[in-house]
Amino acid sequence: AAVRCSAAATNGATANGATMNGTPPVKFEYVPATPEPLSDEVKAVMEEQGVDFETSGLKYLTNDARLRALDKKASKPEKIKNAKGGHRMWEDVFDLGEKIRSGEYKWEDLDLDDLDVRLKWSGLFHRKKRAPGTYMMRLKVPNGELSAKQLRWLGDAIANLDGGCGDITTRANVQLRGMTLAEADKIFEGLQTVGLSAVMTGMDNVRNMTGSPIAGIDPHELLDVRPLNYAINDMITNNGKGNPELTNLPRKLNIGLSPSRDDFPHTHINDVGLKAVHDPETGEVGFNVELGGYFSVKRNTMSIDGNTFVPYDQTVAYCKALLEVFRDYGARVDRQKSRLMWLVEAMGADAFREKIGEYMGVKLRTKVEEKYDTPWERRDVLGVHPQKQEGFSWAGACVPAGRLFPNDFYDFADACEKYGDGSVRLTVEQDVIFPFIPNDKVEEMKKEPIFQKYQIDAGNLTRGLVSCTGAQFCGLAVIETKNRAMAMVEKLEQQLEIPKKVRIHWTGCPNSCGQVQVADIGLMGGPAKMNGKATEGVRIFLGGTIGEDPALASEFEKGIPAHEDYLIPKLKELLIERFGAKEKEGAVQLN
Ligand code: SRM
Ligand code: SF4
Repeated sequence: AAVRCSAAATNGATANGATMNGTPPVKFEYVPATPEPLSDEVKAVMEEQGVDFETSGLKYLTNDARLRALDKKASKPEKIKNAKGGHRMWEDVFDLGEKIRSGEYKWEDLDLDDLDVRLKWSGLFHRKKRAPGTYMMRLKVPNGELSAKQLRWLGDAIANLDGGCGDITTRANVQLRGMTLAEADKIFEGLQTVGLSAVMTGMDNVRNMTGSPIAGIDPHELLDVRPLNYAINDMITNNGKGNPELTNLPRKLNIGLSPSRDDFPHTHINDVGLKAVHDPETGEVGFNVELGGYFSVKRNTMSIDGNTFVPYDQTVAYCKALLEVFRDYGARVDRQKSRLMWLVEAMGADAFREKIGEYMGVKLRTKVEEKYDTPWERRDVLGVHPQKQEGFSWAGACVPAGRLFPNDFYDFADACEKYGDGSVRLTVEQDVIFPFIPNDKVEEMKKEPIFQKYQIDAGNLTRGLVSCTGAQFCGLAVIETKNRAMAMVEKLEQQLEIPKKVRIHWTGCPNSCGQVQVADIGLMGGPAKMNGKATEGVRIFLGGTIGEDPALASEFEKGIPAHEDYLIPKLKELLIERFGAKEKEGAVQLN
């Protein structure tokens, strides 16, 4: 196996040595902040509302932010956080587990806000509508990197659960399914033993740090973003133990670091996008900042120019200060107007930069102009590609729609140990990259049974398939997505010759976790009629582009029944007319 001199694939344990391309390791030490003393005004409001400061989520907010959180018009989640901070569940999850195991309580008897909302601070999402009493656990896997040991541990964690499975998410992360509260605290605790964690993964917390699935092995990257992704994750979560200071943001927040022109993490749809740049004048390497990109039911927007340059060694401090500014100044009344974009728009990008600089105690520079002579097309990381380390390749295997079962975790672990360096990287397209495969082992590796299931040379639709969770587990879903998506892609590939990769994204509702707006063809759950009766349908989006100069897709048609008798012919038509597909000769026309 290859010598691996890059950041350890352990969450919480920041980069442990020099990286292949010399990116310095980054260390973050958590120094607890002193909360702002309570003002008389806040005290009076708290007394009036019966809020206990110590157990509430208000402690680390400024007095102004506390007043916004206590505003009578503040959103329901703010009220839930005031009554008891979500961070309390890092301890209480054990108590709940104990009570249920001992038979003292049934889950239905417990506090509903704890069960349905606050447990999300421990990564536990109640699947109340689809499977009452069971939970999905969302982890943090910075930069999508996992070791064989971690993969095996994850397989074990779900192996004995009823219907246990896992998903690779659109943030190159893992979600585990099928646990009840009788098992959840054990899994929550056990994650730490393999350097993983589930803290601060839902509600008003920062989501999984995304970067490049080929960081450290990519001949075209400006720097290896893994040490930073680990350090930022450590800063946010206090090394996976939970950080009460950053756990009462006004809303969720996404951060992505892009080290190459491919923009693998789609910085334009992250609240904070950091794009690596080299300043030709000073020789310095750092990041230009994009701000505010997000999707929601009410608004979908690409980020705007943050007009900021962040030097490499100030990146963790910058992210910390940005989160503090968002926490202290963000809106807390209307949840639909609480994402970072609203604050940046209200302040203006330049004032926002200056405010962050003030929190950091430095003057932040404006952006570095990027100049490239030639265009750049985002690379497909699936398939086999030469690494920057001579003699080695990475192999990208396609996991259609991201669904994994216990044996898949074990087989991936075995494969990356047998052929690679004992690690894998997940992608935001829900696929798996195996780094450091000696070139003369590639063909042998491809013959392994696991790669017949998750192919390294997958077809042009399969390799572009992304899907959110959908109605099988998600209570917000309007339609079933993953199983339907896989079945349709298979049928379309049987019937069509498709000359190049086409990225079809499915998302079960307008929250767009499956990011239809970045897709070539996006399918979003929506209402439709079939034979005069209401049925599961889709809205079709077209024209999303990714990489350099991205554009969001826009709605093309709506009200198409999601049933394959209607949708397959519609997709065939689009693939033939717009993506150069041709009917295969002699193919059985199923639809
Ligand atoms: Fe998401 C809520 C799943 C990526 C926008 N998302 C949910 C919930 C938690 C709703 C719920 O409680 O059931 C879904 C859990 C379903 C389940 O059982 O898995 C859910 N979101 C997902 C995942 C698993 C989709 C997937 O199959 O990969 C992704 C997990 C990422 C992760 O590892 O953390 C996921 N969600 C996204 C993305 C894509 C991204 O980050 O690039 C978006 C759009 C980008 C964004 O956030 O701006 C996204 N999810 C939402 C929203 C709308 C946010 C808003 O501002 O309104 C919600 C609803 C909410 O937060 O109120 C939501
Ligand atoms: Fe659930 Fe909707 Fe997100 Fe799909 S897009 S996972 S259906 S919230």
